[in-house]
Amino acid sequence: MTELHGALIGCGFFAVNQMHGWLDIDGASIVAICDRDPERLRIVGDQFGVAKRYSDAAAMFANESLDFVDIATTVGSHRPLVEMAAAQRVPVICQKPFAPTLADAKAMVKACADAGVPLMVHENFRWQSPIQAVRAVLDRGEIGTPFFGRISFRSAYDVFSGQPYLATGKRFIIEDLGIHILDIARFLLGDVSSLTARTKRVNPAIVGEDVATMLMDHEGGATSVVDCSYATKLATEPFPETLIELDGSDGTIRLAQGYQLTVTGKSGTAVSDVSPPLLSWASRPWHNIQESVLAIQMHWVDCLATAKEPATSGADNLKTFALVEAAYAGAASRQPVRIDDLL
Ligand code: NAD
Ligand code: 89Y
Repeated sequence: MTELHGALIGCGFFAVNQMHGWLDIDGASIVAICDRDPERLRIVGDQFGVAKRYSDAAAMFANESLDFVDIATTVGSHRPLVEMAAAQRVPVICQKPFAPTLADAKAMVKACADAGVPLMVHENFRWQSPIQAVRAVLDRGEIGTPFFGRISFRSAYDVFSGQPYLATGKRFIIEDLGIHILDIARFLLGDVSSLTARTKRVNPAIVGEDVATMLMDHEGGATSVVDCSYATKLATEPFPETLIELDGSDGTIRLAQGYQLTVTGKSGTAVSDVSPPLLSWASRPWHNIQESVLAIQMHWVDCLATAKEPATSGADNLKTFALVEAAYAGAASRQPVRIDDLL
């Protein structure tokens, strides 16, 4: 396979995982990096041996011939950078949250579609191997038709030390973390027709909400609860595990803390350990997320090679992003929100 030449924009906290992921993938490499912060540019450039370094994305697009660009900046810069990539006809990956608002997200999807440019949102949680293991059980038909789901992420892990900006935004847990858990709900139970939400801020030191509970009707008939908290102190800290309960017409699936999967279905009960592998560059407890970074980037390379639409394409991600918007609107109004009205 011809090697794809990519560039990374944004060399911050999370981008280091993406750079490790690219090193592990045959068929793609990062040939240039960009960051406004010279210190971050130096650290990541030196760590990963990338000589071509830019402080300005426009200059990088002008000077480099790129097969794709990987945007790992925070949300405020996503729209201009995605639109710049579209204008340059460069296929683009963009970190979550894709955009500040659904209107911005729609404009970004349109810009790429109009330019004929592939676009994938780096929505990686569904690529975690424990989540893929749950999806595989559903696909085998072991529990029949699911009618109920609870997808839960409750923790008191200090995410603010690595990502200080999370403490200062008006929106916090739904936009930052809930977006992943809502996407997992869609991945397992299908698209959503309506959502009801309640939020709270428990930690007085932050601006946004750190607790959110959402009740959803799925188009296929299932009901789910997605609950997220960064204010939940537990005996054993589960970060960053997503716990799952699914009830179906023929059985149940439970993904419990410690990556223990219990399936009761047509063939009886089976308990298995679905712990993610610890990649050579990964560290606990982040290894679950780090492994999914490699998986989604491999998927991107495969999609570019075979002209396939990525699972979390921009168009797909609008349906997850609409759930985020619905959750904030529904928490404010205390009314259910119809998702079709937003899309
Ligand atoms: P960060 O602030 O540590 O890094 C962002 C970097 O982008 C900074 O170095 C900044 O200087 C640079 N930057 C910003 N605007 C730029 C521009 N226009 N041109 C060039 N450089 C620019 O942020 P982070 O914690 O690494 O988060 C980055 C993104 O990754 C966020 O959207 C966050 O939500 C996401 N994230 C995703 C996951 C996941 O599992 N998918 C996990 C953590 C963070
Ligand atoms: O930014 C968040 C994400 O995407 O995964 C976990 C996180 O780093 C903190 O909530």
